[in-house]
Amino acid sequence: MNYDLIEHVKGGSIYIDDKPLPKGTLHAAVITSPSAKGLITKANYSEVLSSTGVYSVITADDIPGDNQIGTIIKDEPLLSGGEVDYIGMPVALVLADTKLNALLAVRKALFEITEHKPVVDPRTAYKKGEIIGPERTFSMGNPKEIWSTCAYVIEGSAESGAQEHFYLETQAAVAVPGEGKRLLVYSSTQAPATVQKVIASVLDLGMNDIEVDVRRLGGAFGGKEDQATAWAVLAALGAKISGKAVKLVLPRSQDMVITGKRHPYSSDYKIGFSKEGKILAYTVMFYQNTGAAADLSTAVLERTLFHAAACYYIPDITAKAACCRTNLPPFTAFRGFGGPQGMFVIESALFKAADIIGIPYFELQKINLLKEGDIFPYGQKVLNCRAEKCLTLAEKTYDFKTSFKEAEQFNSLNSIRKKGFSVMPICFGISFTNTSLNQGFALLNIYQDGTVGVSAGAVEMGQGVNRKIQLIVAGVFQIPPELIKIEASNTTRTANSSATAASCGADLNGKAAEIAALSILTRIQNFMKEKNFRSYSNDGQFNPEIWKKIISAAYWGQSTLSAFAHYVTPDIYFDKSTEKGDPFAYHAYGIAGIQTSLDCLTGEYTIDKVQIVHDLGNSIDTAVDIGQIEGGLVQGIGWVTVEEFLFNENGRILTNNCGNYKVPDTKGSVDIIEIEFLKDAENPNAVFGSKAVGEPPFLYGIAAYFSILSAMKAYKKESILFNAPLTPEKVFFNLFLSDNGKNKR
Ligand code: LUZ
Ligand code: MOS
Repeated sequence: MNYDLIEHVKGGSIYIDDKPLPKGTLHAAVITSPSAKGLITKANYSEVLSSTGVYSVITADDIPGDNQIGTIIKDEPLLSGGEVDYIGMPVALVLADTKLNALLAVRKALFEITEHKPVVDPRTAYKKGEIIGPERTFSMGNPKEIWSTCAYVIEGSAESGAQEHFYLETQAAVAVPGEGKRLLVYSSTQAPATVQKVIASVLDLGMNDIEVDVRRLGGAFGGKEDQATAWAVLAALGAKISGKAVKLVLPRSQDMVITGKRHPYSSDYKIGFSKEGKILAYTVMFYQNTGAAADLSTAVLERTLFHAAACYYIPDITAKAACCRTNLPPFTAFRGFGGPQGMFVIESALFKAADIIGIPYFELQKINLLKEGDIFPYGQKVLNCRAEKCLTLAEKTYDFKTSFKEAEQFNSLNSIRKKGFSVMPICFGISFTNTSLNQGFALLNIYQDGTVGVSAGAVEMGQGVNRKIQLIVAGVFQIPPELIKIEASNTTRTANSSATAASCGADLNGKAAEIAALSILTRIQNFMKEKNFRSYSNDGQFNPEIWKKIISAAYWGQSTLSAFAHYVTPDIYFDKSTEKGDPFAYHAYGIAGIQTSLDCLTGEYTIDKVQIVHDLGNSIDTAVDIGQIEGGLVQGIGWVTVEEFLFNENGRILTNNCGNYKVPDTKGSVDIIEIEFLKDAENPNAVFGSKAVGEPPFLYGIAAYFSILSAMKAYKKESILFNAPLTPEKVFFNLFLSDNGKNKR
C-alpha cells in the first residue's frame, strides 16, 4: 500500500499549491519570449507595472549572483539578457498580489525583437554544426569489416517524437524569507540539492543560507529532475528582492509550452545479418533534438548509447550520437532517459529485417537475445542475465505462439478489422551513468516513545519510495511499519543527495536507511543483552510494550537512538575516454506481449491485452511494484501511440492542453494487463534483494507500436513506417494515401 494512500484518498495530502501561505505572500508569473530565435532590442514593462495588483517586475539585471541555471553545461540563463532561443524562454518575473493579477499582467509586456530563422529539426542543426557537448561513439568490434560477410545488410531510419510528462501537479515553488539572508524554499523537485545549489549561486548566497524542503510531488517522471529548478530559483529571487514570501505555480497551458519534454530523436542505421538471422553488425547515428540548452541532454544521450543494442547481443557495433541544438524548449529527462529512443531504433531495424530475411520479427528477437557471459557494447559483462528466463516463463505462462496464430487466423477471416501481436524483451541498466551520482543518504531517529522518523535523500513522487523505505526499516528492526514515519526530503537533514532518478531512489536511499537502521539495531541489541531485556519480537509477534520499555531505557541509558548513513554503489565505473566500463550495478529484465485490434477503415485501434513477465528481484512491496509496471507500461504505450507532441517550423508548440494533446485514458488504454514475476529472482546487488522498477516497464510500451504496425501490414502489406507515435490519424493516412502517408503527419 502506498505510504500516502490514506491521506490521498481523504484529500489530506498537502502539495505546494495547497500550502497555507504567510501573510503578504506575493504571487509570481513569468513573462516569456514570443520569439523562437532573436534579440530583444527593447522591452517595455510600463503597462505590466501599472496593471492591477502588480508589485514589481524582475529582470536579468536584478540578479545578484550568476544568471545561470545550467548544471552539466552552463549554457542556460535563468532570465534572458536579450537573446532568446525558444518561444517560452523566461524573460522577466512579475510579482503581484494574486495569481490572477500576476497572470493578467504578464500579457502586457511589449517587446521589440530582431528575429532570426529558428531551427527545429535535429539533422538540420547537426549539418550546421549546432551541437552541444561532444559527439559520442560507443563501439565494439568493427562493423566495417563485417558487412561483406553478411547475408543481409539493411539500412533505414527511425523517428520518435517528444512526450509531455503530464504530471498532475504542474511546476511549483514557494520561497519564504527567514532570518537574515536565510530562505526556506518548498519546491516540487526531484533534486532538492540541485535547487539549493543553483539558488545559492544565482542569489550569491551560501548553500547554508538555503533550505529546500520537498514533502511530495504530484508526479514528475523526469520532468522535475532538472526542470523544476528554474521556478524555484525564480520564486527565491522574487522573495530575496521583495523580502516577502513568493509563490510560483505554472498554469498547465504554460507548463506544457515552456518546460522540456522527452527528446525527439531522428536516427539512421545499418544492420547486417547472417543467413540464420543472427545480427552480425550494427551501426547507428542518433540525432537528438536537444532544444535550446543542454539541461540533462548529454546524460540522456549517453543512456541512448548504453541502450542502442537493447536486449540483444551484437558482436560488432558502432553507435554514434549527438545533441543537436534547436530552437525549442530544452528537452529533458523522461522515464527511460534516452533508453527508449535508442531501443525503438533497433526494434524498427529488426521489424524491417524480418520481411526481407523471411524470419519472423519475434524469431529474430529470440535468436539475438542476450545470454549470460555476452558483452555489452560498453564493455560490461552480461552477468545474472535474466532475458532468457523471462522469455521462457512468458512462453510457458502466456503461450505467445498461440497469440501469433490467433492474430493470423483472425486476419485471414476478417478484411477490415485486423489484429496484431508483438513482443518486447527489455534490458535496462540500473545506476546513474554518471558514477559519482550513485550515493544515498538517510537519517534515522527513534524517539523516546519508540516511534521512528526517517529522513532520506529520496523524493516521493507517487512512485512509492517512502513505502519501500518504511518497509526496509521495519524489516531491519522487526517492528510494524506503522511505527515508522517518513519525513519530507530536506536539504538540512540529508545534504547533497542526488536527484531521485534513474530508477534508483529506493536502491540508494533505501540501502542507506538499512545501514542506518542496522547500526542502531546493533546498539539496541547490545543494550538489551547488557540489561537482560526480553526480545520485543517473538515468532513474528511484536510486543509494543517491551519495545517502548527498551527504547525508553536505552535513552535513559544514554545510548544514541539516531544514525546517519551514506551508501555508495560499489564496484561501478565508466571511463569516458574509452567509453568502456562497468557502469551499472545490475540490469532489469522482462518481456511483454501486446495484442492490438485495428479498424483499417478509420485507423482506430485498441490495446486489447498486455502480458508481462517482469524480473522484480525480491519485491519489497508488490503492490507498489505492480503500480510502477502498469504506470510505466501505459506511459510507454502512450509515447508510441496517441501522445503526439506538435510544433511547427517557427518553433511554436501547438499542443498545450489535454484537448489537443492526448494521454491514454481509461477507455483508450489497455483492456487486460497480466503480470507474472520471475521466481527465485533475488538480486544480490540491491537492498533486500530487490530490483529497481521505475523506468524499465516503460519500454514494454514499444511492443504496442509494432503490434499495431503488424495489424496494418495484415491489411496492406507494404505499410511500413517507423515514426512514433503511430496515431490513429497516421495509421489512416498511411493505409489510404498512395505515398504511404509520407507527406502527412
Ligand atoms: N538521470 C541522470 C537519470 O542524471 N542520470 C541517469 O543515468 C539517469 N538515468 C535514468 C533516469 N534519470
Ligand atoms: Mo529520471 S528520467 O528523472 O529517472
